[in-house]
Amino acid sequence: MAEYRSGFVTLVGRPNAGKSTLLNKILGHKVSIVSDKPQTTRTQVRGVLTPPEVQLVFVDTPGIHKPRSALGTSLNATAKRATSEVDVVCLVLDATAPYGRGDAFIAEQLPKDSVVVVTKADLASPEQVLSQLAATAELDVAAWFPVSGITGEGTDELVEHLRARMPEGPQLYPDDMMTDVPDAVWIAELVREQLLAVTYEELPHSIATRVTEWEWPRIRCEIIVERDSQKGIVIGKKGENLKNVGIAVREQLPDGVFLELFVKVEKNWQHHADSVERFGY
Ligand SMILES: Nc1nc2c(ncn2[C@@H]2O[C@H](COP(=O)(O)OP(=O)(O)O)[C@@H](O)[C@H]2O)c(=O)[nH]1
Ligand SMILES: [Mg+2]
Repeated sequence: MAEYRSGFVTLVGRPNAGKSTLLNKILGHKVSIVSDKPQTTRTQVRGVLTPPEVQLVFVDTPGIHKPRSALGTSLNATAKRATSEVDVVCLVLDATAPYGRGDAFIAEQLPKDSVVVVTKADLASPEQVLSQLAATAELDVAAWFPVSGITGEGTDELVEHLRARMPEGPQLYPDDMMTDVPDAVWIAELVREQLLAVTYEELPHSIATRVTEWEWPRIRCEIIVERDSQKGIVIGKKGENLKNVGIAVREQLPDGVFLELFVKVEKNWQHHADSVERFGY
């Protein structure tokens, strides 16, 4: 009988490249929140794929970028930590955004035998995909894959390659476990995802969410913003925004969950390392 194999695959890339979308598609299950705002993913999210005889543990990271706050510095550290001691690193590139200095900065730090994944192939022209492949042709990597995290094209080939590269090792998570994100953190993330969808400009970075009470099926989630004016925006006219956020989150939870949302101001929290740590980022 073949030996069981297992290992870690880390997804790195610029913010907004499509890492979380790709991970959700590969798993066939949403484990990481997605938005069109950069720096949505704040913690390391592990997603587990367990086909027969092998287990792949994917690590989704915050995008690597130039930090402007304590929050930014912490996100970079999280992303960099995730590339050490893994079996394969995937550099995720957005096919619709030209290869730039941000990508080169990350590419320089890639371990040997990494994989280049050019995503959003469904949006891009073949020329755009080719130009990303050409831009990375000089890198000392093992393979290149054009994929889409929306349609799933190319993802089977990618997963097949990653499977084959997993070393012998034990099963690390139970068969039915798809993520290591605790339920309370996941609900806070779903709330933050909905808020990101309805807020603009500087507000996305100013929002933190955390579950403060859990008495199933009653859950209380706090939304922390940095200024009084932001509190008003989050709540919306006659509480409209907050109500819609609650509805959209409850749709993704089991029936009967009672979700209470509260908004609180903590001045400039993203610039204070202790608050960033307290919120778990
Ligand atoms: N059309 C298309 N959009 C994508 C694809 N992957 C990601 N996106 C969009 O790009 C944005 C950023 O995606 P996200 O996964 O959050 O990027 P991350 O910051 O790298 O995790 C979101 O609006 C996604 O819906 C893709 O393959 N095709
Ligand atoms: Mg992400």
